[in-house]
Amino acid sequence: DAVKQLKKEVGIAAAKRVQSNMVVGLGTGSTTAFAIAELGRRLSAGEITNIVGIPTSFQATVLGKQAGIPIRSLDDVDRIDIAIDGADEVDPNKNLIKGGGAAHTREKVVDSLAAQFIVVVDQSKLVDKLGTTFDMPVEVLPMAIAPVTRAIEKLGGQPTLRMGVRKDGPVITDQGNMVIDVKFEGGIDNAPELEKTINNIPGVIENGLFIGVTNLVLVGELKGDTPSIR
Ligand code: DER
Repeated sequence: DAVKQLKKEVGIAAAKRVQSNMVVGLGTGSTTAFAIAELGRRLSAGEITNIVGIPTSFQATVLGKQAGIPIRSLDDVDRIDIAIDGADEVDPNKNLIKGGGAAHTREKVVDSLAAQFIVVVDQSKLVDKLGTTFDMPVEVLPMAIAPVTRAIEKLGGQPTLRMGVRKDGPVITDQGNMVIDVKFEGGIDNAPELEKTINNIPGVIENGLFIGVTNLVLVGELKGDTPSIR
């Protein structure tokens, strides 16, 4: 379908920016999956050599291995040259909401370490204001769900515990925690401020606001045949 084609285009476009000998942050989600597969194709075609991948989730690890990308940890490398990752919303300042895949905790570590963080999205992710089309995910220690929920309500948020689809009960993250999705009526007014406030609530592990970390956004758009760059 058309959206899948857009995701594939931007994934491939991002993978083309990876050069030999690079340390690559491997993001999570369906768009980044195309970038990982393209890296595998480029490796097996000999277009690039000697890259390693730093995964942001079990999904990224599995897809990276399937693509033949050597997987390493942050203990093994002294840098990340390029991180490629998706997003659920991108605003005009290239600030993001991520966490649709409940992977934002490790993603924020890897993406913010990267010398160049490339976001790959289809046009549906572009928003004027964060929080208008997607609730902000927050990873929370299970023992603190109740007090964190109350604290978020005091901030004017409407929190919902994220439940599994093919798993009964709450989603459990790769770290063994739970996720609260927070709606803010009318969107988020001061995302940089909110990002700090939420992470300061005891029991919160990480929130899905990515402020000031994006270097490049590749957008798959229906017009034309190459992704536009923002
Ligand atoms: O969980 C995440 O942060 C993912 O990157 C997500 O936000 C984007 O996933 P998608 O490319 O499947 O829409």
